[in-house]
Amino acid sequence: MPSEISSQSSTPEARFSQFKLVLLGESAVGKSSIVHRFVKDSFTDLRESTIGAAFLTQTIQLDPNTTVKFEIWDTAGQERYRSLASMYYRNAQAALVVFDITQESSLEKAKYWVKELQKQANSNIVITLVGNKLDLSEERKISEDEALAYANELNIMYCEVSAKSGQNIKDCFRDVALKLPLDNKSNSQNQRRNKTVDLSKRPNTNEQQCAC
Ligand SMILES: Nc1nc2c(ncn2[C@@H]2O[C@H](COP(=O)(O)OP(=O)(O)O)[C@@H](O)[C@H]2O)c(=O)[nH]1
Ligand SMILES: [Mg+2]
Repeated sequence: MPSEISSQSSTPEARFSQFKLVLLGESAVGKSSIVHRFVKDSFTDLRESTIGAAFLTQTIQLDPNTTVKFEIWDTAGQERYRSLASMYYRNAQAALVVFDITQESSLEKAKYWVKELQKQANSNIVITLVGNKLDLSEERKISEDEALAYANELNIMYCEVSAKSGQNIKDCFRDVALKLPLDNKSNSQNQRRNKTVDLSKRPNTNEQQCAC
């Protein structure tokens, strides 16, 4: 975005980093709703199932000199797309593994994805377990203590959010950004170079569906 570029040139110390982030988890846990809340600050009860994966971007300002752009791949949770997920997490620097705090089975599925990421993804990938639907806390089946104990055991981060109310969504992405290697100059420079290439390849929208 031009605003990012101008802020870079006007402030010599400004830092701009770009990271690929993938969302994984069982179908209907709210992956797409989390992304839409983060990117568009909106929520719908009638969200259609994701086909293959969707791509969106969002930029956050960590402080006046530090900008982080997330390139977000929102994957489909259905079994038939499971084998495609590696295409999206292979080069990701961050992953949100989402479960629904009202559905016990969804934490089991999340554990499967965490193990898969720890075996197959980049060794330095920042993994965050995300318990969604915090607005339904009266129907809660998985306690915060249980999820947190699991996350601590595997040395990954844990956030509880509600895509519906927006509670904790921005803070969760911010916590991820703070764990990423923002000081790595070569990463920032490479990402800027890549950005030129990416822009010429992608249509000029901030959302795509990909069933490939
Ligand atoms: N109550 C509540 N419902 C949610 C929340 N997030 C998603 N949903 C609903 O859960 C369903 C599945 O959401 P979706 O984002 O499509 O899940 P995905 O398959 O994981 O991408 C939809 O009906 C959403 O409206 C939330 O935070 N609270
Ligand atoms: Mg979806």
